[in-house]
Amino acid sequence: MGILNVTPDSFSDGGQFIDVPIAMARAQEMIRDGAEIIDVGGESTRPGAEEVSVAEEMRRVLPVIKRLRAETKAVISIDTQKVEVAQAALESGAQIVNDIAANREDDAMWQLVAKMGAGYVAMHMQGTPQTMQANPHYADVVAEVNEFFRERLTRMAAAGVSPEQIALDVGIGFGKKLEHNLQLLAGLRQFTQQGRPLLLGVSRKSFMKTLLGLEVDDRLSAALACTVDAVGQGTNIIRTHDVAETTRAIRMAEAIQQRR
Ligand code: YH5
Repeated sequence: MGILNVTPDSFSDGGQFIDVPIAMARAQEMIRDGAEIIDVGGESTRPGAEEVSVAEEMRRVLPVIKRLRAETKAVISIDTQKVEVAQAALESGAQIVNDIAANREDDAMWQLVAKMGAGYVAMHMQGTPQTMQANPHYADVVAEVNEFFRERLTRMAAAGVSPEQIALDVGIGFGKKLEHNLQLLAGLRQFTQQGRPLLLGVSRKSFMKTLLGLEVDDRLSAALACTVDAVGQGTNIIRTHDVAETTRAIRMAEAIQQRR
């Protein structure tokens, strides 16, 4: 899964211009490099990031989704927390909702996923993007995230979403300290017990700075180490900014794995 952030180009007039051709070129490059899914996001989910309106998020992502649908064979996922944006994206050609707010209380997003027959990534997060890193706490992070997955699969089934539509994601960095991230990475195999595909996002994340002192541009090798280990534990989808390198790492790890 290649990450396609669609946010205004700060070098153009007033910082409001969405450069669709540049986004398309980036997507095409990731597809050439081996991406099978393009994850289109118009909202920053980093801790403390400012909120984006429904209209603004749609203005950013919909033109790109429509062109991706028309011009490529890639599966398109929409990275959004907003039901209205997810609906418009699915109607414009996206097939998967990547929902970092799968810890939501209301079931409107799942009703939509059920109605549209879409895929859905259920990501674990403790708290909200604004508050999640204040003081994350778990007695047993692996057990608690696994319980969250069980509970969400049940609640989503009640909303009409079949398990076959759902992939699970432990949500590295979302309400987790370094130790929690490492325990989740060490315990990935346990989440495969749910019988659903596992997705992992470690690309460029700051736990690699906490552990190894790496600045954002120097984190690729550490992310690839996580990727190879995660694939060895049965992880199915890797969300990454660095598709070429990640594809090679996965293909090599799989070639070895197949001979065990
Ligand atoms: C994820 O894990 N993550 S957005 C801070 C960084 C670097 C990267 C420089 N959306 C996930 O990628 N969706 C995001 O520091 C996601 N799983 C799923 N399913 C955060 C991100 C990032 C944040």
